[in-house]
Amino acid sequence: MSWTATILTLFPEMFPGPLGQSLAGRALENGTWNCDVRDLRAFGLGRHNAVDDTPFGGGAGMVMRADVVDTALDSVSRQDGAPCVYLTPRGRPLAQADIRRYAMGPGVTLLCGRYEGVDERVLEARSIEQVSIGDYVLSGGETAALVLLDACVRLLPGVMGSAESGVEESFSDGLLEYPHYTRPAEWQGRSVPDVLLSGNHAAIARWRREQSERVTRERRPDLWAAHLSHSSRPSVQEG
Ligand code: 6GU
Repeated sequence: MSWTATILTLFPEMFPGPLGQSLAGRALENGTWNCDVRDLRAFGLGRHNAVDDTPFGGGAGMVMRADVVDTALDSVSRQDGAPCVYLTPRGRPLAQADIRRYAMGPGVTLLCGRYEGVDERVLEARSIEQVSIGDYVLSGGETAALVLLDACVRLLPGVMGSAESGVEESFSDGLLEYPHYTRPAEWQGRSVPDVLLSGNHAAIARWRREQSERVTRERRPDLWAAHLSHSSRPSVQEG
């Protein structure tokens, strides 16, 4: 059985969307993963298939009903160990460690919210993980779900060539990647760093490590601090 993304959404036509292309699209076609999209509207109540209602306590917007979401989740076959994830800007930040955990398992069930969000009780009752993809507000969870799936699918066995198999990539050791260069060696008066043309593989590895550390320190002091506290070896910078 292939890795399965089950997606609960009011906009089923948004899937697989861009994941039907390129690497993920090929993997979808060859059965490495499978995209099972469920229309939440199909579980709506009454003549109008209502999925939302006004918030208790007042205020703007609408809230997705717990009973509707619960029935929709009941329709999802119990894949053993497949976590259910609700995409929301109120969630904890999604990290590469989460992606690795999801990709390792049988798949994920993704609940995409619209309006002001989902009634908190169904999230509690079903111990649904709540994750955010960053500190900005999207119009719905669907684009966040596509981001999460892209990150998972590329880690599935056979999706990426062994060359890009992710040993050296950003976050594998808590650092951002070093800068990349290709031909021409000089472009608009800008040269490629000499060391990269030297053929000295030890020197190249040392330079790339220094660059990774510099870029991380400059751009992501949060990652740099975490890296320093988790790594026992001193950085190049510290000597
Ligand atoms: Cl997961 N959903 C929405 N609607 N907005 C977001 C988000 C998720 N992550 C960041 N902003």
